[in-house]
Amino acid sequence: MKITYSPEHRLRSAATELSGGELVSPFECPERMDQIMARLAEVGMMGIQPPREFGLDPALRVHDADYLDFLATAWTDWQAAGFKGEAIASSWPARRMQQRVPRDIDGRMGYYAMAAETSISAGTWEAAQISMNVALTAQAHVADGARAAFALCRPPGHHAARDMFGGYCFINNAAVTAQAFIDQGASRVAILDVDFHHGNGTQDIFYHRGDVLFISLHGAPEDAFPHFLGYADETGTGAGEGANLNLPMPPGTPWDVWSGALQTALDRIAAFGAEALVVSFGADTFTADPISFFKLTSDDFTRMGERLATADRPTVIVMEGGYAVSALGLNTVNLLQGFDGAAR
Ligand code: OKP
Ligand code: ZN
Repeated sequence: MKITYSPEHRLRSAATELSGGELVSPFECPERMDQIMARLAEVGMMGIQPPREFGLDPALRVHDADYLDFLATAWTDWQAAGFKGEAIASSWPARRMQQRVPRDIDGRMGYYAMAAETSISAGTWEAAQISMNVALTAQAHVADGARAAFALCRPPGHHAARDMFGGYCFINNAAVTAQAFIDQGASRVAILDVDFHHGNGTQDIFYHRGDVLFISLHGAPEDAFPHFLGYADETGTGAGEGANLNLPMPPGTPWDVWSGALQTALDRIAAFGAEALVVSFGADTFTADPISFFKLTSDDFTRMGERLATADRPTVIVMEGGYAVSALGLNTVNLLQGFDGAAR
């Protein structure tokens, strides 16, 4: 398994997350990567590659230009407005309100945010671009013939929609990766999102398209963030009808139920005839995750990796969430070892 990573993820080092009415130290923190890197070293998975530079064109294939312009300038504009804290959205174009982009930075924060927990801080935009380059470098390895590659991305990406950030995400790394396969000539690509949370951003980007199959296993929206997307009856629209599959599950879901949904997903990927597979991997399905409610064990991640390999497609695994930090290295590397042990 090729692995790509940049220590420059540390440029994303927000001080605040809005959680339970308090500003807390963010769950999505740099120490997550330290745990994974330490475990990779411990098991001797070496030869980790730095990212290459791809510029902004790959991001523009799945995000709107005005959204990326906003991300590039938001922190500067927030500071220029004289605000003391990190940039946090606090008002939205909600029901029966105008969907127009305001001039004021406070207004633009609300326009482009899908949730308020995620602050924009110094270095966030730079880290988001590097995270995308990590994913695209992994994609290039697989495009060049590698069986699989792991993109150790931070910040994550799957909540980032065509024109929205939030849920700790800014650029949708998995969507950019899938689009890169398409732009290099693939006619069908599958994205399988096994992070605990619904990949609303990825679904949004490909909902109207038939060339990218999106499947997500996640905590049911009635009970879990992002709350407003991820229901089973969201099946795609237009040319994308039938190319979106949501498999929501309730609190307490263990491996024997979760793995049944995984098999449903793998069967659909095979029937779709995907030429490449992008996995949005979050380890927040772990039983001890502080913000999630599934019951997977550390050994289950090994089984998950084995099962993902049975899809038997060129595969890019993109890191998303996972907030039980002390177990994150074990769980993530278990997944990679499971995959490597079963891959042909
Ligand atoms: C990102 B990824 C907190 C509610 C907001 C945001 C979770 C973002 C998860 N009380 N939670 O999918 O792991
Ligand atoms: Zn998640």
